[in-house]
Amino acid sequence: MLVILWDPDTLLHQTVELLGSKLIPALESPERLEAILKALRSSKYELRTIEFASPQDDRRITRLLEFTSATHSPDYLQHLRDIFQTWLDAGLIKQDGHVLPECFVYPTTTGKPLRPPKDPFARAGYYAFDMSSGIMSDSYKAIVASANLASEGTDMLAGFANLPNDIDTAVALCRPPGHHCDGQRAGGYCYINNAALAVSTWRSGHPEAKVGILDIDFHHGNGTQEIFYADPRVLYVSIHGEDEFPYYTGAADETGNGDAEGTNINLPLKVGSSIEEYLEKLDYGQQKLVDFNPDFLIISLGFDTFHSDPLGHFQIHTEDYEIISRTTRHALKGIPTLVLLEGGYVIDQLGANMLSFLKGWNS
Ligand code: Q9C
Ligand code: ZN
Repeated sequence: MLVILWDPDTLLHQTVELLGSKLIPALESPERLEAILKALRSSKYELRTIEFASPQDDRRITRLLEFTSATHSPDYLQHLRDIFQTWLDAGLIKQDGHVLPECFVYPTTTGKPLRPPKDPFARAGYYAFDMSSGIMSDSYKAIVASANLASEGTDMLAGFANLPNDIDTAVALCRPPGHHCDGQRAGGYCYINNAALAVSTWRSGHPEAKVGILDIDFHHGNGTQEIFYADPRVLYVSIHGEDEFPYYTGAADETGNGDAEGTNINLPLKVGSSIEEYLEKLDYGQQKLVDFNPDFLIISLGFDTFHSDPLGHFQIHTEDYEIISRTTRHALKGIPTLVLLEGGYVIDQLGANMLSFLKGWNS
């Protein structure tokens, strides 16, 4: 059985980005989630509303932050919580403004450790790698609510939550997404790595577990790769646009470090690739995941592989998501699976694309 989770607080985050040298409303918008919700509400699927903020359960919050801290640095998490207020207090923005960096960390030959700068503008750049990760008044609330969905979904699958245990798939409608965040900085619309949080949540009850991550967002999940690059118990498999954002990662020769050698599999595909070319890579990736035999599977699901996506460039259509989903399910049947929403920016097709994916999962 499949359960779908969302939290109304995730709609609160609505920021700006620099794209093509223009400052515009971020393409990663609340309307994306609204479109998916609209389609799901008139479907047969069970949609469960989670409200992280309202029942003030301190233990729940402490637990979430503890699991997040396993892969995210405490100063970065404090930054996410505080930077909007810092800018506000310094008079840099008004209540309706956005924190956006203008200077980034760069390599030096000094050998000195990097330290967070005092200047509030500089701090924004120290904790980000691009200008598509703005922070507005309610961003932190939404970021935490989004992350919590990954954790709640994992709890249900792991049997930590009191729920019917015939649920073997949870779909977390996360926004903001997570796979570009490496635990030290934001970027690519991502602030907390939701997949990494799901891994620590699962491990709280199963410390030795093996986790498979299949990343089918159009973009390489540099953050997820980075976090698990030296972890032999996590197999990361990503199919993504070659030489596309985030540009500095995603090559096939990035295969893992030390005893985790072989547990990072990048399958870059040329821009303009067809569904046939895509399914070849997918089949290869699925086989590697089957061989790894994970106890828990995470799918980072982006719909920016869609043919008309403004940020993605594959030839994938609505009906193809059904095939992608069905083949994955069949290959990895029986493994509890958490599906995390990542990107996808053709708002009026997101609902149909999600329904197509869910149809394939159940067939
Ligand atoms: N010239 C996700 O899909 N800007 N993030 C790209 C290309 C950032 C995408 C600019 C795209 C981030 C989760
Ligand atoms: Zn993407």
